[in-house]
Amino acid sequence: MRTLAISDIHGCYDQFNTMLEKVNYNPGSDKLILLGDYVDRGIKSRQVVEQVKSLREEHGVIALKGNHDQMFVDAMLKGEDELWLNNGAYQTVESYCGFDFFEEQFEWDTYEKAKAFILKHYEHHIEFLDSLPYYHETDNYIFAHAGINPFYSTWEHTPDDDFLWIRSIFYKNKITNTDNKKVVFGHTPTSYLQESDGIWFSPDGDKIGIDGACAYGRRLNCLEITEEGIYIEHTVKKGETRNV
Ligand SMILES: [Mn+2]
Repeated sequence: MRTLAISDIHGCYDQFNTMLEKVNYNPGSDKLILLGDYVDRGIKSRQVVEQVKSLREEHGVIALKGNHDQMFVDAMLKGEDELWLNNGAYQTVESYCGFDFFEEQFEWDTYEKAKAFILKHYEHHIEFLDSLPYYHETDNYIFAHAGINPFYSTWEHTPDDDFLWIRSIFYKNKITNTDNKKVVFGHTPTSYLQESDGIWFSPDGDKIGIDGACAYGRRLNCLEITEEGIYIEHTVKKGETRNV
C-alpha cells in the first residue's frame, strides 16, 4: 500500500484534484493523509471541505487539522474573528456565500450575516473541521500540520496549538523525542527551508516538509512513500491545473 501525503490545500480545489489524477489515487489501495489547512486564501474552500469530508466518510482518508481550519471554527463558534480575518478569511467567506459578497469594503454587518449563513447551511462543515485530529502516527512516521514540539520528554506531550502553529522551534532543532520516527509536516512553505518549493528532507533525516505554497500560486506537493519506504515526489505547478 502506498502512503500519499498532501498539505495546505487552502481552497486550491483544482490543484488538489489535478494531483489526485496525476498520482492515480486509488482509495482501495492507497493510504491518503491530508495534513490540514483546507480553507483560506484559495478561492474554493467550501468545495475542498466538502470533498475532504466525503473522502473521510467514504474511504477512511486521514484528515488532520490545520491552524486555518481551527481559526475558521473559532470564528464561527466562539466569535474569535480578528485572527481569522487577518489570515485569508475573505476568500473562505466568499466561497461559502458567493463572490463579491463584500463588494467594495469590509462591513461588520455583512460579515455577521455571512457567518450566520454559513452556520445555518454548513454547520456540518464546521463540526467536521472541529472534530479533526492533530496528528497521525504510524510505525515509522508522525504526521502533523505544523510539526511537534521537540522540547518535551515525548512528542505526545506537544500542546495542541503547537501541532497547529509551531515553526522554527520545530524545524531548526533535531528531533530526539519520537523514537526515531520521522515527522511529516506542512504549514511552513518549504521555500523557507531550502531554495525550492519542492519537498524538503531535513539534513538530520528527522523531518519532511511538504508545503509547496500552492495558495500563493506556487506548487502543490504530494509525498508518496512506497511499500518499501522509498520517497517519490509529485508536484502540480501553476498553469498545470485543469478546472474540475
Ligand atoms: Mn498552516
